[in-house]
Amino acid sequence: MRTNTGQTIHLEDYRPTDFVLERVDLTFELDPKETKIEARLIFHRREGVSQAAPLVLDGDELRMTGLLLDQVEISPTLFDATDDTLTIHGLPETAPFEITVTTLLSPETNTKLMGLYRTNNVYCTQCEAEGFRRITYFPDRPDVLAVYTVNIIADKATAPLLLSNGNLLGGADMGDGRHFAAWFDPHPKPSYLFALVAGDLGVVEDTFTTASGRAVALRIYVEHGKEAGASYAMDALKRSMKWDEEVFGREYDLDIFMIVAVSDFNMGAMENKGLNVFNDKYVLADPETATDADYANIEAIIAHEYFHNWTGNRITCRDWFQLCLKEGLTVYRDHEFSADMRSRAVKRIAEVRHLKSEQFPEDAGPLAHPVRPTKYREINNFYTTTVYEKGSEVTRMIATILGRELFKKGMDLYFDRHDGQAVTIEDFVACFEDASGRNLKQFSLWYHQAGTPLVTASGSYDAEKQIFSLSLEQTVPPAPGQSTKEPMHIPLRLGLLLADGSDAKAATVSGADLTEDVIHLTKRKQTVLFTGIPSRPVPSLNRGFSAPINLHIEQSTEDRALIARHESDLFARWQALNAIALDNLVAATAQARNGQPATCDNALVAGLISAAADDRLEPAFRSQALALPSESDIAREIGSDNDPDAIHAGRQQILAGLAEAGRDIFTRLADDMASSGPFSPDAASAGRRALRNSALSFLVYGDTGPERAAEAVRAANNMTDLSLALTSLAHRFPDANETAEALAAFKQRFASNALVIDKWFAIQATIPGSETLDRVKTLMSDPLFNGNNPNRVRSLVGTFAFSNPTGFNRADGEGYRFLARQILDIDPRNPQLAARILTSMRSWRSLEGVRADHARNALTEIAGAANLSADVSDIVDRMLES
Ligand code: B3K
Ligand code: ZN
Repeated sequence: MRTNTGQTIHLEDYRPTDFVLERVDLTFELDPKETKIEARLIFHRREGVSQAAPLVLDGDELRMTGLLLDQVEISPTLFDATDDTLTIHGLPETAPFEITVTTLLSPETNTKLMGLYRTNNVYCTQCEAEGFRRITYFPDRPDVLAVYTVNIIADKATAPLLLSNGNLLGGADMGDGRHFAAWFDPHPKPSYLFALVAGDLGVVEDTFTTASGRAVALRIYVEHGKEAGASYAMDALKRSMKWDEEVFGREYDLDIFMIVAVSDFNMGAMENKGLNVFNDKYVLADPETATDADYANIEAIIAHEYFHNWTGNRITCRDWFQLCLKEGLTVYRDHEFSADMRSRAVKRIAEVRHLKSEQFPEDAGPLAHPVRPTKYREINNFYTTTVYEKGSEVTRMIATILGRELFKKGMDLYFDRHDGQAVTIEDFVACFEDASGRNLKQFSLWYHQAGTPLVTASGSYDAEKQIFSLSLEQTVPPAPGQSTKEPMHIPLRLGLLLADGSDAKAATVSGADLTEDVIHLTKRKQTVLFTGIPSRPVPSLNRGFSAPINLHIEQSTEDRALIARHESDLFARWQALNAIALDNLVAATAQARNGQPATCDNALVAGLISAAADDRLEPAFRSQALALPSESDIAREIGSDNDPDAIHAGRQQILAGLAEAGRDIFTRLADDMASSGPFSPDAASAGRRALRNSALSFLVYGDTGPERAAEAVRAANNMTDLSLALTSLAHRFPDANETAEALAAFKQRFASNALVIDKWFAIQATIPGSETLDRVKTLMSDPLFNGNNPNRVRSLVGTFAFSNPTGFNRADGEGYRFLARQILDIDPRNPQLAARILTSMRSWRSLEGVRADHARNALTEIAGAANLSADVSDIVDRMLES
């Protein structure tokens, strides 16, 4: 029997609230077991709303002990409190009135980590999307904006620090062992941006002077003793504040900006106004414990949450269907920030890799949904890579179509026009139309049509007439609930490369609109003619990944190799190499499936080795060039009837072939790129480490014994080198004594650092092969495993399901049955975490028949379990829908 399956909410049913909330005054008396909250809410009836209309507030698992109207108790005949709503009748016709709600809750038993909870003796809140209703009855929706005053009372010894949004009004000792603080946030905000933190934490302080000369106090709170680990985050914060002023003209708007790092958190971080709360994984870093990837993530997430202050907080979403309004746009902003801080081409390659490995499978499977969905059962399940990453790509395409100046004009108009409002995607797009005079109606389909468009292209050259003709055809695949699709407006950046690598300049272009080097594909089929082309050109399409599409182009390996060697756009070079590699890996899979040895194409060998050896190119790019498409990339390319073991076997053979062919260059690189001098997390140094480690892993692929990898583990003097060496050793030689010893030593050395122990679990969870399931099961009874800590659960169970194709997709289906048991175990404690990990099965339909049957059975078992959360039942039902 299901108890909590959630109703479906539809975009078309949106209407504003009957009552306008003017002010919120909250008083928290904090106690781990019984916290008392008094919420005083000033409302008035919206003009035109019937006198009979009751006030309906949202709630979730609340215990209400008092309810007053203008300080007088409300008769039980006039209200009705259920599990999820409080309905109050008989309210004043026009005059403002005050409702006072008193609730009691137990932070320490709140394992869902939504609403008010305790983590390591710190009180902390998470309200997005619908957590505020777990604190008090409230109109808990993003279009209700109000000004908040927050009073916090707590034990002075255990909670010397009392924080909330806005600016501190004051505080006092209460003389009974408790103290209090009052905060006021002058910016009207929706409840999802509310935050409270109280506890005993260490602090790192700094200041930032805004462009207009205001001093802003900056504080990052971490566990005592970990302050030094927050200095990189502080530096990233200051750079983000400056960048947003310079690039988007946005200044910070309070006297203080605070970040609190906690170790139990369901996601990466949260942009509460003036008081961001972070998963400590995205704050704490030092060379001994953090990898270069950790540093890059910290920089990006600190920036992302800070940028939300304008895109999300000052201008927020009218309803949760508009989530991409803040998330897609803010991801675009953090991508641009990282591109400016680091290498733009390398950053773009990393983004596209991530988009293709996470969003493309989502868009091709049963969980596909539009960037701006029209219905949902559980909004927490829509914080997806489609809303975030594809949402960012859609914003990027607007910038590509309009060009830098007009895009900026549109953004400025958006900030001017909508500051202080809760708005929609249509409002957002209208700003760009108004600023540019361009019609973006067809373009807007990107928000509404799910599925990754496929563009097929073929070119032909008429030497006599010197005309190059490019035929393009687009199809958008069907997606759940959307069987027929309209053609989209696809901006394709392109170059026509001549044999010497230079760009041909066409005399005229017809058959498509063209702005600079972008052709606008708007019809199902289009043929574009380029005249005045002196010799047969090689088209380089979708430069910079200007559109998030699958591109199938009839192109010889030689032509791809020309792009890989000569393109002026580094991203396009990588894309060409990747395409050569992918062809090879798909062929290798077929060979492995037929029991034949895989053959490694000479063009691939030559392409990779010459990119790796080219000292004119930045090391980070060369490392990206060497990173072959992953096993899931290959599965996605094959599309159906996938056998993960064959994919793995074929890929291993190609890797071995490359390791053999490139031994000399890899040996040279492993030496040349070795670090000298003190560790620095900057992008150039990280790039050298990345190239060295790519070379090292190729050498280890070619090794027959574990000595080299074990020695690299011993020699490593930073976490980037150490974790890579340990991964190479454990993945290539899982059963060697050296591996067992290195894993034990690593565990012992870092036992007290949870973030590093997460890596220890993850490295073992990703060892390829069917035996890893038993290893994972054993690890679950390790004393360091903790099923209540989301980071730990993700590092072992999540990593195994998402990132171990051969281990998880065992042909006997044990991996799926294991996951089903884990989901059912996690769900009652933390439904959001359970639902998120379950999405690892989103591509089950593309597996070969035997595995697909096992996967369906495991999903059916979950679907049939009693008392599933709305989160898990929504995901499992959509995955099983045919
Ligand atoms: N806005 C939050 C995510 C909240 C997720 C709620 N289930 C972090 C971010 O995207 O910045
Ligand atoms: Zn965000």
